[in-house]
Amino acid sequence: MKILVLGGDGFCGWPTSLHLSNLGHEVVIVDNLSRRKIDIELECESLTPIRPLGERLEAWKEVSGRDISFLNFDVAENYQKLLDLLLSWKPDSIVHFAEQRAAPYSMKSSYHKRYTVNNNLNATNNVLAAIVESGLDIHVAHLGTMGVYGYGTAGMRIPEGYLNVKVETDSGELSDNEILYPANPGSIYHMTKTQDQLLFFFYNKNDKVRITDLHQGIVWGTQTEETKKDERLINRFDYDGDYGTVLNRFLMQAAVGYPLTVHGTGGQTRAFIHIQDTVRCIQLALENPPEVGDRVHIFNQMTETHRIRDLANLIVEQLGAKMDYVKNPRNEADENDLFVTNERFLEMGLEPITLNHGLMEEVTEIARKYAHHCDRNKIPCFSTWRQSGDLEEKSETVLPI
Ligand code: NAD
Ligand code: USQ
Repeated sequence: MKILVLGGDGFCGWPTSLHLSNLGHEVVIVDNLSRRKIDIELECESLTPIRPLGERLEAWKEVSGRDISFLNFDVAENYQKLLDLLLSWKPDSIVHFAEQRAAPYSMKSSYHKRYTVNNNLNATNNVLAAIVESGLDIHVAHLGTMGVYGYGTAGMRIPEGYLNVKVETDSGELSDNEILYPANPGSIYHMTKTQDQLLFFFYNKNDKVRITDLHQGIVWGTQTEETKKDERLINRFDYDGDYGTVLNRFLMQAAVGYPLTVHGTGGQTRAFIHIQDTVRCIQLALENPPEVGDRVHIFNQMTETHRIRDLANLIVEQLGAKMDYVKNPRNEADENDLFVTNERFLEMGLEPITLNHGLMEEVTEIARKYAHHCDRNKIPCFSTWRQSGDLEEKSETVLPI
């Protein structure tokens, strides 16, 4: 398959590009390196020493004998370059990672809100419009988020994208309908992913574009089979208060002896997936595309759920860390439950990697090895959800249905 990976220099995109290349697919990466520029803005770098993309690609060639090409442009701004690339290279599939993905970063200021909305929505719309204009039948696999559903439960498992509802007709009868699960975003970033869903719905309905939207949980871990092959291939490891995600942050905090930063009561429950399963799920999604005329395929890309304070307690027990309950910078219910269906990937053959001591130890080892790169001042989360920072009135995370 010819696969275009948009955002292929990032945390999920880099190991996915290597995994797909290793399977023998032809891979081209497009990335505007905006994530590396944001490192400069935030004055904080990946804990692991990620190499410039050119060096990464040379190392991959040396290790595997395979070529991956790279084009540096902005998918949200350079529509013509994207269209020309589709017309000249004619990919079979596009994997779309090219969005600003941190909720705290998206809430830092009006600049960050506007940047996140402009970047994410224009990138997605450009990809879809270019596919239609090219006239090519290209399958798009997009990385969405579990956060489009909100983090509550209406007493049932969250389905994979679509919800069966009964609607009372004017004559008083109940008619069965299927709708997109009601969107309930918790940040500007998550809001862009709910809007991506509507773009997919429209282009699929109007132009029959074949789309798979992967509603992914929090990715943890750092290395995959391919990135382990050479230190120059190492994946990024975000630990700072804006980009670091909770489980990797806790493991890294345990490694450097920083008390685990549990927000609020730690009663928030989230879905998780290991980075090795992320790359495997994307492979499965590309190998099982929708047929022309199918509606958007939506898969929940997660393997387990955990309450934040349970994760923290586990790390305290197993790795001997200390724990601190800090003021919650976010506007999120103190306690929530989360029950999620992930049947579709299991049916396709995913054998989930779940949280275990060995893998947690592996991440902690990496964090220990590169602990000298850690700037402890960058660990706390400074981005607050409301300008005043006063989050006494919490919004509910129960479903708006
Ligand atoms: P990342 O920031 O590490 O990678 C995104 C990459 O896209 C970066 O290399 C960046 O430079 C590039 N990019 C951004 N905007 C671009 C543009 N306009 N043009 C070209 N390149 C652009 O993020 P990630 O963690 O790899 O996440 C990838 C995708 O997966 C995101 O869409 C995110 O929403 C989704 N996702 C991530 C997680 C997670 O825990 N990391 C969980 C669920 C979903
Ligand atoms: N949290 C802590 N302590 C910390 C960091 C986070 O208690 O030090 C809490 C947060 O308050 C939140 C939860 O842990 O309640 C998760 O936070 P996170 O930063 O790990 O994850 P989130 O902001 O939800 O975003 C991440 C990715 C995003 C992806 C999303 C999937 O950055 O790209 O879409 O996970 S999901 O969470 O399922 O929506």
